[in-house]
Amino acid sequence: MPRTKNVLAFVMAGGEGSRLHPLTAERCKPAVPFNGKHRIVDFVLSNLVNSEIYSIYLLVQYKSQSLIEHIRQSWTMTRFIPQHFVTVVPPQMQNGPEWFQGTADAVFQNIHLIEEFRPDIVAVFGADHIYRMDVRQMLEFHQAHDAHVSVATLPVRLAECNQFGIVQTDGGGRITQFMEKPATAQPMPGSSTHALASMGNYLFNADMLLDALKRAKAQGQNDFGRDILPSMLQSHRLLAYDFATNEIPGAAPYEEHGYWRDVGTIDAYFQAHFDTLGATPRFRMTNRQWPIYASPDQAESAQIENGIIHRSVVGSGSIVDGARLDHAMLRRSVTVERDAQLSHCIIMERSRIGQGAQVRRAIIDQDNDIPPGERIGLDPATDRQRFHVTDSGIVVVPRGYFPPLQQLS
Ligand code: ADQ
Repeated sequence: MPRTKNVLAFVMAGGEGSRLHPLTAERCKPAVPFNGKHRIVDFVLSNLVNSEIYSIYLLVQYKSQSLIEHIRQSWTMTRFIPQHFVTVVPPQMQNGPEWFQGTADAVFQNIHLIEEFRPDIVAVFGADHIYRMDVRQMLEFHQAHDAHVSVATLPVRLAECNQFGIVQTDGGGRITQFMEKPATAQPMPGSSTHALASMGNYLFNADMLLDALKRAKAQGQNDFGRDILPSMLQSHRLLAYDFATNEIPGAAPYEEHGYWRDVGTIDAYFQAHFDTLGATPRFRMTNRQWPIYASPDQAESAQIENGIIHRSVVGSGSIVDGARLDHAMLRRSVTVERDAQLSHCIIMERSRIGQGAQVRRAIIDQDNDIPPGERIGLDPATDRQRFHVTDSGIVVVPRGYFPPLQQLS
């Protein structure tokens, strides 16, 4: 296995997540809740820590308060190994009165952290994806192939090329072209339907990254995908790391090999939740050999009086009494009252579903007290008047839309 002790990681957690609105109205995308007790950022942090990379700076920017709070509560590194850290770095404005201008600028503004740490390798990873990845295997690839930069890659449908950095490689896996979000792209060799995309996870030899960042800054360039990677193609060995070769310890045979989801839209975010359900899910939340860590939970156990419950998650502190749940994802301290019906929905912290209410294909954000008999997700025309509804019909009720009933009187 490669040496991981001299790897410094930057997790890019400043994304605004505008396509996840209104879930990102008050929190940044990496802080958006996922599944019963996680937040999206927990996936990349767990992957790094499980890969024995313990020195992690988390670069935040947009609406970072709940992310900072989550990191403080859940990612105190003494939980893992004493002398290491996950440290939140807010914009320092080292170079003028501006926030980070882009991903590369965010790292550039913290260049002193690299110079002080003196790592051999800097890992720059996105914070917005649901996946497991053994980063040691990518490091091994990087070192075995004398790469200067390695870019984790996987195939995406041609129609989705405009959402990704698209790479072309020569026969040996060396990247010959990198186009950030092109309108169209050539299919990858051996396929007529897919192109090779960057996952937004990079390993850089540290000295080369420092040079490239300084050069880019001098030219007013700010972004890894748009500027830094294309500018290094001629002068450096950029290799595509094939994510399909990554083997996860403890993966179940029925799980989708190479599962990775960019949960950047409400539809993708919604669907990824249901990928985790069932006896043979595409993506299993539980894997003792590769845990995805979540906040240490102080809430009481869930309590179910009775009801009909099919393929659902009931978070701690939740109470279900005589309701019908089908593909329902209840986070912490949710109350579902008698005769309520929930089908394909995500109910976030401290929300209550009143007696006889019906909720279908919907996301109910935190602190909503859905009145008795309320109907959400059953009548698209009414829903569109009140809520955000995606083209595929998923309804999102923003945080606190239905204030707690006792406050109404
Ligand atoms: P995007 O995710 O669209 O594409 P971007 O918005 O730059 O690119 O976000 C990259 C990561 O950096 C995200 O995790 C985001 O949260 C974070 N981020 C964005 N701006 C930041 C800032 N100013 N400070 C700190 N963090 C910031 C990227 C790559 C593509 C690749 C896709 C894969 O640019 O090439 O294909 O990820 O999803």
